[in-house]
Amino acid sequence: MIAGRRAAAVVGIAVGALGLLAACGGSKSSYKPPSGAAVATLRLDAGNFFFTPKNPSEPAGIIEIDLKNVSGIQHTLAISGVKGFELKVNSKGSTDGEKVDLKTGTYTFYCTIPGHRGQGMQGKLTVK
Ligand SMILES: [Cu+2]
Repeated sequence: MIAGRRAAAVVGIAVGALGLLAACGGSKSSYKPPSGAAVATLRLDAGNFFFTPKNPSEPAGIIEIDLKNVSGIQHTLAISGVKGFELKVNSKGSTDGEKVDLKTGTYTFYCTIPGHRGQGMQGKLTVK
């Protein structure tokens, strides 16, 4: 005779998956672009050692910034005050683009390759 078993004392229910702190490390960039549509596109050329246009103006909101390399060496574009934003164009003709949400104000953008900013790879973006 088999007595009815009691599934009593189911104590250790593994409810709390402790420490499930999904460590999102290892992502390539800390920058999270805005998800909305861009209100304008800013196209910039990166050369030795300049950006064209140097002093662009754009409306406030989400702006798509497209960078094109018109020289033979690597250039980047970062924006002061916009953490993690960086475009990178490695060789002549290569392009990179990303969206950024900017409020009214003036923003300095520059190339992060050592020495380039000092040689002129810096510009001012006016957002209004
Ligand atoms: Cu550069």
